[in-house]
Amino acid sequence: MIYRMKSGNPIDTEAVVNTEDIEQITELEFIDKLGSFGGSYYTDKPDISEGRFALELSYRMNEKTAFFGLGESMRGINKRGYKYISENTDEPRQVEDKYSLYGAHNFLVVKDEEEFGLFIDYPGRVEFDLGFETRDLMTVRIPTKDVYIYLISGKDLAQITKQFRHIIGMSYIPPLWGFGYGQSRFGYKTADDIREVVNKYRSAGIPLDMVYMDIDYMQDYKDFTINRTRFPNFEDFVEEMKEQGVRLIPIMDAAIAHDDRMKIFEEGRNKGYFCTNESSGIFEAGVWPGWTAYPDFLRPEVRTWFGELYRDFTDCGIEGFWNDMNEPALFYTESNYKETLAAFEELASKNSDPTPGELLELAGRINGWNGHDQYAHFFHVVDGKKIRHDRVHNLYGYNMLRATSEGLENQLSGARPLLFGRSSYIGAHRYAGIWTGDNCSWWSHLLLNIRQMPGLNMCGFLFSGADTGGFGAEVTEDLLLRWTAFSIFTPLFRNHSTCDVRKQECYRFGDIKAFREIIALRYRLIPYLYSEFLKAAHNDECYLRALAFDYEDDDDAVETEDQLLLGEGLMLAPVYMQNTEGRHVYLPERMLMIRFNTASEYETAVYEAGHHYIKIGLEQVVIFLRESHILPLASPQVCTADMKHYIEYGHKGELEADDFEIIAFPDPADGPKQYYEYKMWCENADREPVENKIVRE
Ligand code: MIG
Repeated sequence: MIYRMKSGNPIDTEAVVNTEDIEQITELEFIDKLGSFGGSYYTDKPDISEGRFALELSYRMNEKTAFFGLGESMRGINKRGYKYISENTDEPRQVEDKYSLYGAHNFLVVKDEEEFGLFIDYPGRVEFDLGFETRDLMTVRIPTKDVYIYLISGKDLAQITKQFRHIIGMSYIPPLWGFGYGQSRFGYKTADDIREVVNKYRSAGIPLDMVYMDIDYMQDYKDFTINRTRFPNFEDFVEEMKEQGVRLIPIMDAAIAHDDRMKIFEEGRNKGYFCTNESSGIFEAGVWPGWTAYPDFLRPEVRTWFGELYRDFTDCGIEGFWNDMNEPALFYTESNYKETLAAFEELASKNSDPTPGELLELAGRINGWNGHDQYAHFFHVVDGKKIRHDRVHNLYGYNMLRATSEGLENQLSGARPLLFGRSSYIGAHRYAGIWTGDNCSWWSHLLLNIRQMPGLNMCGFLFSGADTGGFGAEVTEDLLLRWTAFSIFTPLFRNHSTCDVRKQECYRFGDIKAFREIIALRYRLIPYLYSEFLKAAHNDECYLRALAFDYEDDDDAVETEDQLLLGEGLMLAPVYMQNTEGRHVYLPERMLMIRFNTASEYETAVYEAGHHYIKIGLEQVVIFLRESHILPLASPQVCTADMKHYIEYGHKGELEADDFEIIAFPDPADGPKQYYEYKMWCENADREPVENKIVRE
């Protein structure tokens, strides 16, 4: 059951789109319902104007209470024991004590004897204190009384999550080629840089489907421009790459450069499409291209306008984008730097030398430039009313993605676009995927990547993944191998790094064969992974999820923080520590271990339920297949364009067991012949799922 309580006058975020199963309840009924789960609700908190919280929701935990959800956030799969703040942030350091990342995903399930789900539909700052201030107390703090709160009851984690997923609408589905492997780098400056990447991948025989273009392709980092010196004949270049089976995926930033000679800026200004400041002038901040203005994505007409701007690129054959800087990011504003300059001048005008303390304070001012304080100085128009940004902050990236998605839908004549962004709110999952932002080449961030996937899936962001190998810091070959061996299972599979660190393309390392085989395995798995993804999207289920979802009464499974279930049949147990030859794996039930030595050579062994140590070499991929399941493997390819047979026959529902190499569980040694069937889903040209029955007798 799903209950919705409306308090005050909430903003319609459009996170929830399917309302037929929702029961509207009053505040008193809500208090009652929450109470029946053991929770309490306080409405008498002082208002935000006094810097306090207006609404509080609390829950006294039991010994085994666990929390799942909250989408993109730090720390564990079980969120118990820390504090998480929904306040979208351009966060360059994803370390353990950060409360906020780029997304605001206010859905969580309280797993206890009586389980319930909670969704706070409010686009400003929300605090989830899950045992931070008091070890066994959950407190959700909302700074306003204008909010929708959803309470979801159900029999278990999976069922509660599925109900939630239904009300927020179906997740974005990428095109099949979006499951290919992509190479990216902040720093591919010319068409030749990109040609070199493609040539080296092709000559190393490492599969590749796309190269991402970071802000380097733009003229002076301005959106919707192309540097024509470094990228002459862009249209021909796009075509040339396509002939090699590679798609180019440009980045787009949220803010538009203040350039009086540019039509886009002129148009946005004349039509009043940019966010404003206190005195109704354009709010401007310094970002990559210099002074920039922020399109007011909360307005439909601005979204239509912005979405149309992508046409220059789609006309050249571009079919995918990644949207960045849409928290929105800002480096500084006029008032930031004026205050900072004044502080410098004041100090300089003093007769005595500055003390170290004074200098430190000055340095701190500059470091603090990327601050949230500026959000109180800019404004949107929502339903004709001027509204301060901080009250709708978390909707910005969501609506940029929506603008992009709607534009691309018009421009690509029915083909699915590849699209993902950085900042998001629940609702954005219908339009695009997200990547998890600026991680580092740290082993701990490989583990973080594993742990972030279940929460993201619960909140609808099925198409997600991290920068494989890490964005900041310098990668080592073993880390990149281990990370790649995990990322072949995440829908978004991209190697990306920043400009001033060691180059990170797979072909730069010693064991090219290992990279080739691991990525080739991804391509063998694409039909299966895409099928599992389609099922998850259409059935409102999770493609990747915590063991707790399927083995709820098994304490060891619930506690497992470094293994994931994928679709109906697979369990993943990636290696995420350096200098280890394997790892401990917990099997909640008997499973078939499959150890791929290469993409085509593998060995299997049956393991009983329980704790095991499994050896996993640096060049190997180990996965586990659940009982009564089969795993169909396609023939290896170097790009999805070569998967013609699968695409053509799959669309007609004519794929058969012969088209795949099939691994079945249990082991033949286990006795009488058994019949296994896998329903492989493909998508036809009308974007409808088509089922192919793959049978193994
Ligand atoms: O201020 O476009 O997260 O992936 O390479 C940094 C440059 C801006 C942040 C993104 C990252 C991208 C980088 N961007």
